[in-house]
Amino acid sequence: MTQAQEQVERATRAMPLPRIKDISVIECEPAGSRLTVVKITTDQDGLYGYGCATFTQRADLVKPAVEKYLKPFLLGKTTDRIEDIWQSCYDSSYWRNGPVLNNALSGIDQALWDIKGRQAGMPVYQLAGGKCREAVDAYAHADGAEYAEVIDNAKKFMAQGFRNVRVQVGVPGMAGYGAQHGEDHTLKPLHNKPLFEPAYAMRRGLKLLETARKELGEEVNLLHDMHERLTPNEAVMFCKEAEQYNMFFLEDPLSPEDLGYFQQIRQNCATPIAMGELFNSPHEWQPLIEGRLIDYIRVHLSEAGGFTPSRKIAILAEMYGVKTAWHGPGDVSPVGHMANVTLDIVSYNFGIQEYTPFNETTQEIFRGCPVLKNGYLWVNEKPGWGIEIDEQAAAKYPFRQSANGLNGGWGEIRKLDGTVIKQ
Ligand code: GCO
Ligand code: MG
Repeated sequence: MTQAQEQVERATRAMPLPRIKDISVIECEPAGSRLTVVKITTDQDGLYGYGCATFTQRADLVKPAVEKYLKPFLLGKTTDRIEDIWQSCYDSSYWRNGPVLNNALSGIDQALWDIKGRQAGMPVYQLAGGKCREAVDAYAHADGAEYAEVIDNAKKFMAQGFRNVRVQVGVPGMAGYGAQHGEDHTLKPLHNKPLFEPAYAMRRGLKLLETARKELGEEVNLLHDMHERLTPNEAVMFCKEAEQYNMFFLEDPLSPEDLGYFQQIRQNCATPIAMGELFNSPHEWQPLIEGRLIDYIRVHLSEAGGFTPSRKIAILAEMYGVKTAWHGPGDVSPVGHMANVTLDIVSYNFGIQEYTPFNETTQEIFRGCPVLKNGYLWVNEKPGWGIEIDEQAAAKYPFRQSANGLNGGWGEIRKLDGTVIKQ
């Protein structure tokens, strides 16, 4: 053994392994979404970590999943074996891959990465191999009830330096993903719930893409979220029609229940397709990636079980020429956003990052959020995720009573005849 090797050996032996002393759950609602973050405290002074476990529609269920099941399983274990802990937690419920359990597991997983980074004195991106780009190209959301409003908003984002803009328009009288649109008394639904008719939305959506391409020019990258609301055949038609507008991607044309239709989209057009924010099982992303049926994998990191499994998805996708576009809406905590940006910056096959601004309250609670400059997101250079949480500030913004009385859950949306439709 050389002298240098001996030194490393001695240093490693001397370094006591941190053990998990406590696991707690921080909940807050600083900006309209119920955010859940897991904190792992170790037996070493000042060594702890945070992980995003946000599942806003069933937020109250994640905390007990962590406290009643993962905490007793993990107390006293060393923090250094992230893969081993991930696999053993995953397996310990026997039935797995649900959103509550995967989010709970993500909270643990990301907190362990944070701890490892803090131990090493390095940001997590260094532990994952280091940067392969300087910053992360992001897209902003331009919404509006009418076309002109969407275009105005898109222009504002472009003026701020965004090269990529997602456009969503409302449908008169209907509930819409991205943009609501008042009343239309000619519609006469057979119920008094929020209304949605796929065919109307399809016509509005295509008109919007045509208008956006005409008004915003050839250079800007246009994106659009279909939010799994059309019928499979309408989705095929939509993607085919949209080909002429040269989209950056169309997102979620189909629901996870209709994955079998992706083949038809592929056979009919070359419109780039992004999919995956609702996925929580390898059975969902694996065939789409291996079949080269999508262009962007769009998993919500915590829904898939955290940083560890998502990194594997990125690597699998790279082998098949599929790029990443991790889900980055308001119902991801800043810790989760930092995990997104970390994966973006280390993955060769990074595609694009969805951007959501952090309001002042969010930044008061979460110190060290990713920073946006000129349409690019920048990773934090501090150890771990580089984020500190002010728990006292978080306590000032507890989960609020939601207007629909559903505790964060979504209500129903129905067609004219009263049939329930996907959100
Ligand atoms: C997106 C998404 C979200 C989801 C939301 C659900 O692409 O950003 O579709 O806005 O609707 O995360 O809670
Ligand atoms: Mg979406």
